[in-house]
Amino acid sequence: MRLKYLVTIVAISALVVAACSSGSGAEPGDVLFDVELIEVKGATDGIPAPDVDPTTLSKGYGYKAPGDYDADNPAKFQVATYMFAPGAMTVAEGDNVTLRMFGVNGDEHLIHVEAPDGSTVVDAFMANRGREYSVSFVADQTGHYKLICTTHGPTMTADIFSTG
Ligand SMILES: [Cu+2]
Repeated sequence: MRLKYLVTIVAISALVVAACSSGSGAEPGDVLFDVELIEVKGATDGIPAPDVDPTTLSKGYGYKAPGDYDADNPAKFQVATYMFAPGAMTVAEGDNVTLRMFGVNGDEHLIHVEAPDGSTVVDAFMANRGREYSVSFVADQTGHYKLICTTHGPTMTADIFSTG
């Protein structure tokens, strides 16, 4: 079937719920984001396999080489990557930020949140497939917070921009 040869997106879902408005000048408040832990896969026999095994380039990449992926089609290979969805969020300085995460793909993700100054605002915890996790922190700095999965970094990182 032709569809077998097209890139397959296994799971992309992003639902962002903001419990109150964010942005420059807004009063600090409670902000809730739903963040999914997902893996995106693509397989093809329409082009030659890559010269370099993608898993040597990043822990966030997956690869099943020709012959390993489909015994009936020795030219077909599959690549994959892990990510958070959404990958970018915006909050206002002072917001009480809650990230409600759901493990869709990947059995284990070791996750933490870093503040713009590099300090840890959410300690590392293990997130497993099929479970929901809620973590909260106060965005008391402006700048770039990072939601990081060290299991699948650097691709599985989400950016949380805190504006003054
Ligand atoms: Cu991960």
